[in-house]
Amino acid sequence: MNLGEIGSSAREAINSATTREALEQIRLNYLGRKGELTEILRSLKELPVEERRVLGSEANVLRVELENMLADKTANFGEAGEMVADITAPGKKVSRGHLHPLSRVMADASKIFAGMNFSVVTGPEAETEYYNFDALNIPANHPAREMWDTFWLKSGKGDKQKMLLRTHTSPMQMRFMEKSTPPFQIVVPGRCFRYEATDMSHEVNFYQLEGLMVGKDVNLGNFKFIIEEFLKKFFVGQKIEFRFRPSYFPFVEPGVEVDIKLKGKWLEIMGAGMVHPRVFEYAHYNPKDWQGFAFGVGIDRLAMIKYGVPDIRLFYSGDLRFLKQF
Ligand code: FA5
Repeated sequence: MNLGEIGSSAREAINSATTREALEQIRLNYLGRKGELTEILRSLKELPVEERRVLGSEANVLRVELENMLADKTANFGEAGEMVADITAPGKKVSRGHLHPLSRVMADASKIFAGMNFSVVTGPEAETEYYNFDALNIPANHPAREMWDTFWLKSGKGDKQKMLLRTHTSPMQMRFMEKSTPPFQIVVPGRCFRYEATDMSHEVNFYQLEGLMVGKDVNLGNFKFIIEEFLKKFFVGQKIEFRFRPSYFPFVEPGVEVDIKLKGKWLEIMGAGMVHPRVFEYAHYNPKDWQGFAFGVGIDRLAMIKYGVPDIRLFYSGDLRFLKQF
């Protein structure tokens, strides 16, 4: 056999070997004292210098290759000869990760409203005092400002106004109205910030989805219908109990809040109401011509109820043992 033939027959033998003993026999056949490759290496000294150099280096390359193949494959068998690594087994599954539960709830909620003809728009997280408060009928020094504990930002050079991290998604109501002519219906998913103590249902950083529908004769009945439809679709397959109750926000009249029962306790999920005439005036809409409802629903709270998560802070813990469950 020449070197090429020795190489291919040795490789084939190694590949088809199924026991440790068979591999040892192959090693003896090719690399042992009387092995085929050993014979060739031994006969080199009888060759002319030039041939010896070429054949010698090829033979040594093959020797190293076969030694490595044998060592690799032998490692697949334990002492007793049993297979310790099944080389025919399917590969390890690569885990691909998935969306964070809050991202998923935000996307799902937006999709449900899009299915009811709402446009999805977004706005800035760093806001002006005007859009976050004044244009929503919450003037400076008004006690209602205390409803939203605020992270104020240091004023930059070009800032004409005080800047803050938006405390709710409601500033997008005015931003959108200024640029649009009704009728329209929008939702605004986004991140909000409040300078307040955290507890099981409050975070410093959380998410809301704002809704605004303006038309000639939009009424509170329309709001109730849309929200009931949304809750039915969002909690499909889940039995949930919810209630509407009167509330107060300076930018709506009347104002309502919606609660859902979570483990026997009512959890507030949204504030809402009919857009206040003063807000329409800020937008240069005639309040005699237009009516609308607005709402702001807590994404985190929806996620807590949907997945039975008892503490909002778990969403922000970055703990993979928690996140992998979704
Ligand atoms: C508002 O933020 C109003 N902008 C809602 C609104 C919109 C009223 C349009 C009328 C018309 P409120 O502060 O209640 O309201 O917050 C609304 C929802 O956001 C709460 O029901 C809750 O689900 C969620 N939320 C508020 N603060 C936090 C917090 N710190 N952590 C988690 N979720 C919160």
